[in-house]
Amino acid sequence: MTSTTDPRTHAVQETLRAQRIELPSWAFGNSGTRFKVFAQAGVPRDPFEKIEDAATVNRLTGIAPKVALHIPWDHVDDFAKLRQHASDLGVELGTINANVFQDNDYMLGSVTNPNPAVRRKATNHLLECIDIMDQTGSRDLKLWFSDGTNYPGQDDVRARQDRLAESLAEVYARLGDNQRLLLEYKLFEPAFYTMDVPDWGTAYAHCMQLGPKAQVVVDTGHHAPGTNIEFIVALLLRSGKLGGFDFNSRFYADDDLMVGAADPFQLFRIMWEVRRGGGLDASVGVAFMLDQCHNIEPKIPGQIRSVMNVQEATAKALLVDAGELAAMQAAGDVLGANAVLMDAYNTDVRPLLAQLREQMGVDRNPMAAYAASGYAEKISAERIGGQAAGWGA
Ligand code: RM4
Ligand code: MN
Repeated sequence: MTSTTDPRTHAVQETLRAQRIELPSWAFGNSGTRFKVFAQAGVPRDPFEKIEDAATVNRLTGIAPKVALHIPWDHVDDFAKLRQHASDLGVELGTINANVFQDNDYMLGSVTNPNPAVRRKATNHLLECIDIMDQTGSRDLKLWFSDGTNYPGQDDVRARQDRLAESLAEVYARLGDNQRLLLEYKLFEPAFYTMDVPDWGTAYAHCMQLGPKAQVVVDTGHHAPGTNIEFIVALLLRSGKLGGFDFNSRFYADDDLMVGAADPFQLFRIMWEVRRGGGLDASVGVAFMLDQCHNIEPKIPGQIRSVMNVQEATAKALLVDAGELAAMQAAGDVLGANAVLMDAYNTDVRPLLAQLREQMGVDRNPMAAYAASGYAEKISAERIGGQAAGWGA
């Protein structure tokens, strides 16, 4: 067991204590694949209940005090009331996610649609999301577009970029001083030939053109297999354009599995580049968000596990002996440098984290604490009737 008196452990714990992870409201609702959505007991029926679940994750982990909302899924008549509800439960409303992918009008695209009336409707929705941000106190507007084409020749790929740029410029102009536009890319799906924002380079080019309040979001499930995501992270951080993460993990496509489940080593490598680039400093503004769906596992412990996985990867990244690594690199010691990184990765950080939690006044084992809390039984008994939130469950 690492001792509190060890100054290095102490420094690592201090950084971890300040870490903040943002939870997606949609992770608490039912989700599934195009084949089947399996409904679970106790799932929230409205945004208020989603926030109660998110607050439970925060209470047990101590580091997840923000909930990202998705509009219109989380639309409420009175956002001030939702904000108050969150604050009563010790959490804040976070990133506002726009949704221009579920309306019939958007079959051929939203802001890139060849029909100007559809583009107008889509851009209006994005502007409405900023109105909501003004009420929720949110800093970030996160934009993911399902726009693209399925067949060569279907539409003018270049004109679609112009339409995208035009809409983004209008939205950007509407941002308040402390608000940001985060642009998320995705290689494929739902469009199979071209996506209009397929990769970090496209997102980066648009953000550069827009200005300093526009930054790129890296969803870890949105790349081609084998993509070196930590390289993208290093590059974006270096140019001040890493707005945040949508963390999840994948084996094949955009699986949206629990972060760190498929490839914890990749998560460590990403967190190392975040640390190396100064991204753990809150003033840099990197938003550490989860974007996951718990199709078969219970949702609240699924979120707790995910928060812990990010925390573990961060702890390991913080344990890298940066001075030693730099010395090995300068000396051209390939194996030595690699060993410094692997030593940190192979460290069991669970005792260090258990100790940190104790110091923060949360249970040493959040998963066990949740199981013992009776919360799952309580919501299963109470949340009867109404329409469970989710993707068509
Ligand atoms: C998209 C994208 C967005 C998320 C939706 C639910 O694939 O990752 O970030 O808001 O899914
Ligand atoms: Mn995402």
